Amino acid sequence: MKNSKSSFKRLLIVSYRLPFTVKQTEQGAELIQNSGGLVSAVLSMAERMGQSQEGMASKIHWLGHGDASLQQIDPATLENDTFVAHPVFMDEVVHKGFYEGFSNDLIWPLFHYFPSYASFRESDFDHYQQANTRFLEELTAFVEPGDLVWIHDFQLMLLPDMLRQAMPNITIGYFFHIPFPSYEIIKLLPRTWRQALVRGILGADIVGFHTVDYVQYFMQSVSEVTNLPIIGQRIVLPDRSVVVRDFPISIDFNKFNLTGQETDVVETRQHYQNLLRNNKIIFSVDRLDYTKGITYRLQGYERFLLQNPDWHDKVTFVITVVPSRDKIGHYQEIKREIEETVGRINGLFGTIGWRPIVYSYTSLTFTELMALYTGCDIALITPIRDGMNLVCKEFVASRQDLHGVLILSELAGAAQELKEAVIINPTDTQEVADAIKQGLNMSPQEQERRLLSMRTHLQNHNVFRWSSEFLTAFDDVLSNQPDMETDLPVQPFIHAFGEARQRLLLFDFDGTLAPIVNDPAEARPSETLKKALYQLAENSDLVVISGRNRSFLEKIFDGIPVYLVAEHGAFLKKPDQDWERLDLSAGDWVEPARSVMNQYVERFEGSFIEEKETAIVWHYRKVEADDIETQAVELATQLRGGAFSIPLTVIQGSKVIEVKPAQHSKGTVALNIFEQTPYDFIVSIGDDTTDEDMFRQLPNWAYTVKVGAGVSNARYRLARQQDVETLLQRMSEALIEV
Ligand code: GDG
Repeated sequence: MKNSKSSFKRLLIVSYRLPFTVKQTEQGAELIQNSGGLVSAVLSMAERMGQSQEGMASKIHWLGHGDASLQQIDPATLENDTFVAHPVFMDEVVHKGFYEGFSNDLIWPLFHYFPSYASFRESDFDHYQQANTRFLEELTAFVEPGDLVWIHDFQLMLLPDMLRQAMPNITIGYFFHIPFPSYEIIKLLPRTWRQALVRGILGADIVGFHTVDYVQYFMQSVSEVTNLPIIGQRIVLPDRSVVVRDFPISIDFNKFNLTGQETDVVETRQHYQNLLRNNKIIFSVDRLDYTKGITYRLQGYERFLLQNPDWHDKVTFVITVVPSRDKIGHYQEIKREIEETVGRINGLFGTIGWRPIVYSYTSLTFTELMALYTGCDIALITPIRDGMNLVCKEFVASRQDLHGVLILSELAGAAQELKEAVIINPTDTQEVADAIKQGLNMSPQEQERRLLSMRTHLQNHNVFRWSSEFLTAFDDVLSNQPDMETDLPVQPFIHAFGEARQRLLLFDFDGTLAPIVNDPAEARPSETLKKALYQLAENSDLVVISGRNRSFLEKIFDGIPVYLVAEHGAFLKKPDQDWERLDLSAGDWVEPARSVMNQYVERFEGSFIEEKETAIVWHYRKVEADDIETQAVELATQLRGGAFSIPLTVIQGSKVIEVKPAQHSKGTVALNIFEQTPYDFIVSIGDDTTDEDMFRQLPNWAYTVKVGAGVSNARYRLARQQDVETLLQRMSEALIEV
């Protein structure tokens, strides 16, 4: 992990909820920040950015929805030494459609795999757009270049792109706190909505999810919805890329580790244990929600009691349900279901002296919560779906005594980290019953072993590491930026071009004259660019030098008097002449290379071989295997190490592995052309590794220009493919002026 301070000016957080309460004092309103995990994470992040907490030169700004009570308060008082709160007010009808409608009645159930609970209402989507726009208006009022804007969660999926459109150079992070589901679920959304949501998120520079599964599902949606190329963790847009990674959120380990020893917690714990006559305690706490699996959990406990009468009277299940949205139909239903199930189980097994379940529908104070975390014997955390679930992590961190058992649903994000928990499927009530029995009978040594391992993990992966890793990912984006900046001296360049008598222009095709697209057959230069190319070709030797085959290039540049070089220098076509074959190497390498590739075609459905005239290519863009990139590297290694009749070059491109004879390259052909004429102006522009051969072969006075990021032999750089278009346009205008 890097320790360097990040160079952002200010930190701006945007989330649906503001993590503050406003206390009215005689002096006026006082802003009090709550002590949640996100606030601690943000504070530590600000510290790393060089913003000290006390007397900060620049405070942390936090935007969130402001309810009516905040409207009465003087905005100037909505700040303390550390934070400035920016309430976002909106029309009540818009808020209802945005929050209760689109966010909670559609995205929440859908993304937690409860599609039958989801309501698809057009008006809700309109309100969602309007609400995101309200956030944008508030944000753009004070965002400045150099700020880092970190947007949170599913209520604000459109905001990253809205902000990107409004302020293209701002640095934006986005973190998704709930599961991102498989494309089968996303597909249920109307086409325009899913398009807007995925595109919306892609406005960020870094997108974070809790687990690698959610990352993969998101990538799957991106590729289905947008056709954008994906290379490893990056989604490549025309002018920038988006890094998508897992950043599992965590907790303030020390806080939970230490609070268990505080007097009020110790006293409350003892009080509870006495009340429950020192029975074994099973504990759970969740917000009222259908995703939490509360009824199944109760049924699992019922089954345990049924099958283990010897445990009657010796165990109590303390189940706390925190009130939430109980005015809404589905929530009222599950509340009724939970309460009926509790009543039934207590009626069935309870005695005058023993209540098997102590149920409360309330929220606990932090002391009560800590007393139960540290006083229970089993924490029974069984959501049917949960983005991460912090309760289980808090329980583990609070058990300094190394006593207690965590039973955890495999469908919580946390299960991917807390492998020493007793992992269950929450709908399998027999498995839950067995796990309870296993937990109650678990030896102290075994409890200790499991807790130690999980605690070590959480100690190392706490919430500060989470925010720090997120910030470090931005550092990487930033530190790549100098690499990305255009440094071609445009004025002198245009001047030299205009003055020259014999001009040679060598342009790569994909990523240079045409943007990179998912379906290679669809790559095209724009009409404006074609006009400019025509103008340039009339007045210079213009060579399009590409890895593409002959017929493709001929079709695209039909009617423009350009030189075409196909298949990385194997063929050359001068204007109005036939193709010449520059590469004369024997073809007996093809069959053995094809048979190596064929093994991969057979193994990976969706992959195929393209046969060019002087090269063969394995395409694997449509392959879904998780480890496909590793497999591709293996194929490339195998081909490089193979014994073929002539030396071969193996090129690893975007979702392709290409093999061709080593004798020809873009470099050899560039050299060949420029040696035939006494040019006094040469420019060569390209974006990928094969263009490096060309940059190397040209004389050092030539303008060699790399497009995009990455190490290069070129003298200059253009940041984006569109910059090529602008440059060529200016060159063609210069010709007219001359
Ligand atoms: C989203 C995702 C993801 C709960 N009851 C009481 C109480 N709590 C505190 C816990 C814990 C937090 O609330 C609940 O944790 P979650 O993980 O469920 O967080 P949410 O913000 O609700 O949910 C979730 C999370 O975001 C973080 O990314 O893990 O999957 O749905 O901190 O301690 N605190 C007190 N009394 C209670 O009764 N004092």
